[in-house]
Amino acid sequence: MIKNKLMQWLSYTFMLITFITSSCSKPDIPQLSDMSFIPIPAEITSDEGFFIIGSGTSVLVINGNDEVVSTANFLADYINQATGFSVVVKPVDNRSGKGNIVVNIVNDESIHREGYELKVSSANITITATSAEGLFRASQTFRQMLPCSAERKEKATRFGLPACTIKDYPRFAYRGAMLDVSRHFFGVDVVKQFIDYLAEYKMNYLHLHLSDDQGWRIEIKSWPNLTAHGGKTQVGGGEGGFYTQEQFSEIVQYAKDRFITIVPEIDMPGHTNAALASYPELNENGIAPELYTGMEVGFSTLATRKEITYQFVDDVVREISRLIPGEYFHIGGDESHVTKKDDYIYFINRVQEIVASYRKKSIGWDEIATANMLPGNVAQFWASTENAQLAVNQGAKLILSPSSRIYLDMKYDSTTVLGLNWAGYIEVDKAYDWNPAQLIPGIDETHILGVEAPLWTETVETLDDIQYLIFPRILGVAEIGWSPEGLRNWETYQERLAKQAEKLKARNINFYKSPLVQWNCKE
Ligand code: IFG
Repeated sequence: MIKNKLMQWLSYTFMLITFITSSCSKPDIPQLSDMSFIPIPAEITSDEGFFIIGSGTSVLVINGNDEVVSTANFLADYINQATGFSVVVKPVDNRSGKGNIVVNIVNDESIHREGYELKVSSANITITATSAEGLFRASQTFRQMLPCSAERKEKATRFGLPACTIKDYPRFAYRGAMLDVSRHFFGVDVVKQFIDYLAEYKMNYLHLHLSDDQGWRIEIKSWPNLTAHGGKTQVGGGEGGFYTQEQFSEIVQYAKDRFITIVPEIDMPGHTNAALASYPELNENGIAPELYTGMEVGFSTLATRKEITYQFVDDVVREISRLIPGEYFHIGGDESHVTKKDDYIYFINRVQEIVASYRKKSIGWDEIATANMLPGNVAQFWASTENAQLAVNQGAKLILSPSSRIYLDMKYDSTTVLGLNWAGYIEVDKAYDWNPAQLIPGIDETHILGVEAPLWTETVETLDDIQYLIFPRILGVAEIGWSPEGLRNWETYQERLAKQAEKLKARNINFYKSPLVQWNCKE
């Protein structure tokens, strides 16, 4: 009898000790379902167990070249910011992965160049990709698994991640945003911050609108007055600004390190008052207009039949093309309301040849489809479905930037102070709830290179203004560009978006708290 009692007491005590030791040493493991992934990965499966990231965790890179090793540092940085650990990256030549994060670069045709597999098990975390780019995209998903404290850079002690397998790859090749630095100029640091925002949501193109009526924003050594005079001001008459070629190269490199390609735009033949004000010879009548600080459009044009114009374009395209590794040069082409149709077509045809001579492909706003688009050139749909059709009929691909859906300078609703409303009000659901492959009759997935959300800055002056207009709508654009259409619907998306609030708040991002989203940040 006594023996039974003793055995019962011993087994009870053992269970109690086991429970106490396991629960206090086991940090609370977040549930996969508590996490919010945007853009939503193609496949997520939950597995048994969890992995603890501790101070001894390392990021091991197998078969990685220098680019892979340096990209793996983003992963280590995200962990170190979250924990205060000093996780390091170690290139290794075997799979000694227990207790570590193992990055494996493989030569596997079945994995998309930007694709990856992220697997969390009790033994380790493995990231399998075919390139540094895939590793970088995986790192953004990993970052969204980290606790909110990570964004507040609070030093957690140790934390666990639930076991899971994520297999992921992008839907569209071109997932971009545009920042208009002409109407209001933004310095290098703001542009880098904008790049960070895009990188976090797996976007891979940043289109910089570098010239317009109100300002010329990039140094052209052979035409110095473009910035000396044409860069002097901006909408509202404030001090403008410009990037030296060295500063522009710094932006290009910063983007490249995050696998984002810069697409420079020199808008022409319209939207050229800043250039025309800088050089009388570029004007039809040889007289330079005043600098312009208003918000009208469509009143300017280069002299499309003067040879000096094409010398100008050649010099500009040559100098900028040498600064960009990307294959695209944006030639603008929009709202040339005072350029005769035949002159416009003649100009666009010649400019495409100039761009091609510097081994770049042209992107242009959809009006360029009224000219003869060179093979491989791209029309950016913003307003005219007829032009979109013209482009596709010429065999061109489209970038979709429907102004009624993802022009991020549009007000959210009639109470929004910032922004314009000519394309209508765009609440968070309207910006998200559309399918590129069904937007324009006759235009399907095969015609679409991708999507791009422009932020025009007539009314946008500060980083705070930028944040208010792009967050949260840009997360939806990122998901439209990356995730399988079949996984997308407004109801489940807004639940995931709601969970992002804590992290946006933790990063002091001034985001629009749409009444359409059940935000779950404690006010
Ligand atoms: N349309 C103009 C932009 C800008 C925009 C503001 C395009 C292609 C209106 N052109 O959009 O320069 O003024 O919403």
